[in-house]
Amino acid sequence: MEFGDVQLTGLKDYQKVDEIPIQYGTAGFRTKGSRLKHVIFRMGALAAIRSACKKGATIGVMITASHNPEEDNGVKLVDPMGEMLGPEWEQYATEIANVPDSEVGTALQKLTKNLGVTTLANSRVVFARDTRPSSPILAEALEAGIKAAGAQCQNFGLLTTPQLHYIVRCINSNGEYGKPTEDGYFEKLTEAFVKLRNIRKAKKMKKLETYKACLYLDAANGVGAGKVPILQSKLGELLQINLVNDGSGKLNHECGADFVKVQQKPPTGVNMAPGQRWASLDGDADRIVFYFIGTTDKQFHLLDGDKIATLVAGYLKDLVQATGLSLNLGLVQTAYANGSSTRYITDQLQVPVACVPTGVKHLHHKAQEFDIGVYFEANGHGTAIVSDTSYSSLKKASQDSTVSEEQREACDLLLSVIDLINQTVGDAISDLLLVEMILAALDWDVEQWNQAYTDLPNRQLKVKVKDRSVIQTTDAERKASSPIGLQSAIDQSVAKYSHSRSFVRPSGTEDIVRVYAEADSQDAADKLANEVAVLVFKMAGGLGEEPKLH
Ligand code: 16G
Ligand code: MG
Repeated sequence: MEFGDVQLTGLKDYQKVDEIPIQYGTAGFRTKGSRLKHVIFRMGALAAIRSACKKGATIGVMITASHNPEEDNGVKLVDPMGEMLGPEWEQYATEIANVPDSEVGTALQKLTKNLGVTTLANSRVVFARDTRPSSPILAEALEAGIKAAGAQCQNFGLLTTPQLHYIVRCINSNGEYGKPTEDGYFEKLTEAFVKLRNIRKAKKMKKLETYKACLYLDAANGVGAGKVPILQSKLGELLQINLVNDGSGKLNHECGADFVKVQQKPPTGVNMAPGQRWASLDGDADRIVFYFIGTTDKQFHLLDGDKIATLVAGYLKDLVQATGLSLNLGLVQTAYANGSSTRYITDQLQVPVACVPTGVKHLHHKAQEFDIGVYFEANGHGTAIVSDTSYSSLKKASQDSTVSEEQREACDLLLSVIDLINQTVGDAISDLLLVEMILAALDWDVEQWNQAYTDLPNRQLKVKVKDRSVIQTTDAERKASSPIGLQSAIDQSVAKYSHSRSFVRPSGTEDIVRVYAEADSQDAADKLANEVAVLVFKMAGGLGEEPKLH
């Protein structure tokens, strides 16, 4: 079988195991690990073509299924600046993944021809994987695919997803973004953290009274667990991390950021004392949520992506003001953002907020419209990005002797904060350091952070339907445009409860429709979610039993 001018050697080892179609969704391909060998082999070749289309820039490939169960796996491609694969290529990925085994060579050949690619010999692909049992075999398949295409490749072994994104950007910026290694990653982040934390000492400010440099961290038994000791070794006493779900248990099983966020409870089996600051990573460490047990009410409180976003945006707003530069700061959320957070950002912080559809690529894209764009999904995935021109003006002002000393210091501080942030994608380790740095700078404990605003009680439900594509949405997923009549029925239900809101959308990662509802009491949010779930069930071809209120 010919592909370009190379043989697709090894294809026989990477044949389809079934004919069920598979789609490159919001987070790449994701399904049972046992179904993915041929897909990943083909993605190796596709990544080589993508690299050729980007003039030989290095493309990344990450093998992970994030917060999914251990038997699942997945693959996603990383573009040269560390961003998600360009949306127009998702279609190519889907086509190549689904062609019959006998047509893979021709399909790839046709694609290279259509894209005007003449050689793949200068293509470069780097890849990494998470800790799933199926990951090593899939990494072999990937390497075989890259090599079959005649491209060069480098295997980075076990990395978190954001580490791979970072490395891809470092390589393609010729080291300007940092050293393209795991060491380089930790060096950049921790040097910035240490510098920012030591400013207090240098300025002889009063000692920290409320903030305690001690964090309890649930690593979801994922790839992040193995990275924490490296991080800890560089932080010394500035932050003591007590690790649970350190990789000795089952991946994502009753633990991790997704479990904690969706269940709104601590990971199973952990022993939380009131007032302790806890956080959970997801399986590939691109999400983080914080939580604690109240010292007075003894209740569980979750500090999700919205609370992180407001903490970060509030801190950055003050810092930007102190620089004296006119940089516009904005925050990007999705429909899942708690209504209280949006109100707090608009009314209290007075930072502009935008709402976009679910999926990192939408948030990232929108955030690029600001000089400094902070984006977070409520589930804990997020980061901040800084435009090149803003970065240059900060650099310039930090060395400009005509600028006041305070303003220069603020510029310098903001530059260090930018170094602490992984701008390529949401990064749980970078976000962890950012949150800890801000809490220390404000001398806040977790309860003070939580007091910024009170979340409206909310509920998420799933509804199984025959074909979830019958649900279509508009207005950043906040309104259903199909089936006809569903939105007005939802509106009628919403009108029955105060401070309420509800929307439905087809999941991009599971074969279900998701329902979200919030209201001024948990009881009302539960009832509203159930009513809307029943509407979806009845109007969109529900399967199995009609949803019931529990
Ligand atoms: C993926 C997305 C995440 C989104 C989630 C929604 C990326 C890298 N990840 O995990 O941002 O929140 O899907 O899942 O884009 P859903 O469509 O099943 O609700
Ligand atoms: Mg993840």
